[in-house]
Amino acid sequence: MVKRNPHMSKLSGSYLFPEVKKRARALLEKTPEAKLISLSIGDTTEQLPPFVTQSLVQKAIAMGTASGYEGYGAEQGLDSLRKSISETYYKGLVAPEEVFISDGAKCDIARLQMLFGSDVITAVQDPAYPVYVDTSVIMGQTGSHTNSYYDRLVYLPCTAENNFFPVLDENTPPFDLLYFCNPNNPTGAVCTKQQLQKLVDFVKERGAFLIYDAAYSVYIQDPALPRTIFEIPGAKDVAIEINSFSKIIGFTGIRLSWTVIPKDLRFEEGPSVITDWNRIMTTCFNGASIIAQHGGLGALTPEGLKEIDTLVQFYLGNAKLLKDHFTQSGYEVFGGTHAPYLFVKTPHQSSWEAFDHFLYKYNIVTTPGSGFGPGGEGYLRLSAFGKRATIEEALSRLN
Ligand code: PL4
Repeated sequence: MVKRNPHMSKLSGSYLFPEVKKRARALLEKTPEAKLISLSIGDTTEQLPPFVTQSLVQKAIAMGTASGYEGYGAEQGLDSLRKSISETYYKGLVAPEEVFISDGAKCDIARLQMLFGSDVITAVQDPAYPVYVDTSVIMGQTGSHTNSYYDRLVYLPCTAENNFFPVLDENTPPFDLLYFCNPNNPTGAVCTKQQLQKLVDFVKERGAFLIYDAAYSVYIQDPALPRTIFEIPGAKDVAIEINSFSKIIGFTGIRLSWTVIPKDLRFEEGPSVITDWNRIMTTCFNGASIIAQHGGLGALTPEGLKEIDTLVQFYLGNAKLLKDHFTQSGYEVFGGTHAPYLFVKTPHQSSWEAFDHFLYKYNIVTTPGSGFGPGGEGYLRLSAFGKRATIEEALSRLN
């Protein structure tokens, strides 16, 4: 008989989002006529804009011609897209060779586990996007939230009291890798330049690496707030940045993302991280869809950038409607200004109680904050991705 990976049994019963769906389905079984509204999973709802659609279509049509057909592409992605990301998104802060194109930020988070193996100690913000924790647990890292000496998974509380930015000082437990999401999922918090400088300096001081998830960076509206960790001096010595076209241009179904590995990032023994990442990508990945990559190229042209901004403003408009409503109704609400998520305090209920309240009373599906870690207990996460009419319908039910 084949033995199960022993770490699988340490995962919580089911991944957060399928659990949310299961509970929503349970309501529908009881009351099939209920018209559920989802403010839960962060999935884009607006159609692809015309210029980007055209970029996808043109390549799809070309693939049906003798001259335009292409088979496997480079595992690292099209040179043209790597260059475009380097120039358009990073304004030259990173070189094209440091950009690795991929099929999703989530997939790269999992591949990073392969890169670092199971001997590292991992730190996460609490609360955090569950993929950082669950992939670490699958690798064998576990922790107790109380951060005991033996833990290999440590939780850095990010609460309203510390503005959702962890306290980084001599009492912070040891770690090798720190996963950090900015703008943050689930809290919607966004970091200042000073906070990010503190983060980079602290990780450097600890001889650790920062895995910086910037999947929502285009939602940052204030030019004084950094959109990439590489705006921070010293970041190239410690940081890996993950980003994705999913929330930039509605590619959640198309699948396209990238990860930046600075050339100078080195392991303790000396070898460069980029060499190992290249080995992992060439071994475990066969390149992102050529058609999707052409869509990405279109998104980074001046026309595409305008389309990105229109989409971002639309979802931020939803966020504002939600934020205004909940604030006026007396809730304490965080996020929703530079991020497509709102973190709503549910003072007299646990997260799951509040989830049930919104589900059964208003037929609105939310995400319980506690699903992102104990630090999220007592909150609900609301996603601002949705059709405007859906958001308005949700608000009218709540009135
Ligand atoms: C539902 C911080 C959403 N089944 O689309 P990707 O793979 O390029 O990006 C995934 C991703 C990466 N990093 C962060 C994210 O928040 C997400 C997407 N998160 C959410 O509601 O929290 C979608 C979740 C999906 C999942 O589990 O990722």
